[in-house]
Amino acid sequence: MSGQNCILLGAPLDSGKRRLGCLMGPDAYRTAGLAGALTDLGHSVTDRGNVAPAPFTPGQHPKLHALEETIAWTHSLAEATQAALQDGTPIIMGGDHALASGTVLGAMRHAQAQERPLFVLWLDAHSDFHTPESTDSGNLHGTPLGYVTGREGFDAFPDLPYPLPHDNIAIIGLRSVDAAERAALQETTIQRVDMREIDETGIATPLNTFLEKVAAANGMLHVSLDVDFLDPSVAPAVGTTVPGGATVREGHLVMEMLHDSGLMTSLDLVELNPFLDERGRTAQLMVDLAASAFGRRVFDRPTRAY
Ligand code: HAR
Ligand code: MN
Ligand code: MN
Ligand code: MN
Repeated sequence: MSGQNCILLGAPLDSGKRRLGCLMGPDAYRTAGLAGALTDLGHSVTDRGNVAPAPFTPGQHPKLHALEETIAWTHSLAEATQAALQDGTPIIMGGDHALASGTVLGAMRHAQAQERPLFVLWLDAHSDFHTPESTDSGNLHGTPLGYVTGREGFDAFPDLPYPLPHDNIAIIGLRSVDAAERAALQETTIQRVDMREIDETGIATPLNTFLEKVAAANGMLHVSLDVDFLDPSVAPAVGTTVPGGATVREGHLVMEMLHDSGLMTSLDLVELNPFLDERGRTAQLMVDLAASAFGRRVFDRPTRAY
């Protein structure tokens, strides 16, 4: 595949939960050399700098944390993502996972204008399928998949052009799902891949199932990579660590398969909290994973020569 137009968008959104630090994410990715890694792979790279939230007035809510700020980010990130999709492949440098309400909305609008279906691959320990009513924590980073699929309770958020069909979503890496999310998810056809399934079949099998569906539909594919998809022993810089996560190689294999598929049209890198990192190792791993998704490999396949 020839070089792509990679468009870096900084999204220093830190409003999706109470523990601060994700606002430093975009600069950690810059420091870890994301642009250079992509340039080395033959892509052209433009860093459009950081997006800012639309103007907002903070309010008080008994349960939800920073609702108005998160909605303001949803507006601005949807516009920035849609605009970037017109020019190339956006890579959104988060920021916590609440940013995906905006980036997926922007991708939905773009796909609709292209008359193509949008698919979403969610790589995460968590399902992020809460509604503002069902969340116990009040943290809106646990709600973006609830929002984009058109669940109830998101009236103050931007209107969706259409609810993202459950059939167009896969969540891989699951190992922390709240009871309310679990009950709601089980009513859907969202492809739910927990760590046990990965242990039993390998991560390539369920990913192939999903990618074949995307390809058959000539879909666009938004990928949302949460740091906590990975095991905390290799990716400690995240506020919501859950043991038993993906290995470094499982992460790379997903990214390598995404590159080989040629299907990925936008990518979120979310939940990196550089304040919790160890000498930048998590930021570096995320950059290396992104590089795999854009074609870094040891050898071109087929690799076997006997
Ligand atoms: N389900 C929990 C909650 O709603 C934790 C959500 C954590 N989300 C993220 N992104 N860290 O996946 O609070
Ligand atoms: Mn998440
Ligand atoms: Mn998570
Ligand atoms: Mn919860």
